[in-house]
Amino acid sequence: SASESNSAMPHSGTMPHMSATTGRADEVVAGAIFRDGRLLLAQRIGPPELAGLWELPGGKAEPGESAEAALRRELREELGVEVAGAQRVGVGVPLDGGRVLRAYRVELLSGEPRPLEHAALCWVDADELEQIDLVPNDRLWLPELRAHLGR
Ligand code: DCP
Repeated sequence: SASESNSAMPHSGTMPHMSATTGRADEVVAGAIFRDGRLLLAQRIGPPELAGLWELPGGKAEPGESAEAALRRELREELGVEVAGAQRVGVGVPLDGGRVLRAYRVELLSGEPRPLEHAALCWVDADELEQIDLVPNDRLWLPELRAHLGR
């Protein structure tokens, strides 16, 4: 499309959330890891308005970094695990500052997740997912996450 062609690229210099190579909004990636009918959630430490709420772990992609590479890096840093793949889950969420938050299902290759940058981790089944206090953005993914858990 025109917005992804080179003609759009001069704008990236003045728009720090736009990729200079693709002309698309930079991403915040979030990983959905499923195991034994449960989904891994991580409890945020901050900022104050999100502290204590549960999320799919992830973070900001670096310029030019693919979603899959960003997920591998972020989940290694945050959970101490190796993951692969990146299968989109649910809607993209526009964030303040122009980034887009996207969730991806990833496969756990090795390591037992540890809360290296979170207050705690938990594995929720479909019923527990309904009850837990998710960060507001991640609530938008509830229908698809529920479906992955067989509901
Ligand atoms: N976010 C969200 N839901 C998620 C993951 C992130 O709503 N499952 C939001 C919270 C922040 C933004 O995305 O507004 C960036 O997330 P993080 O702060 O977790 O990302 P980083 O750790 O990469 O940020 P920083 O580089 O600022 O530490």
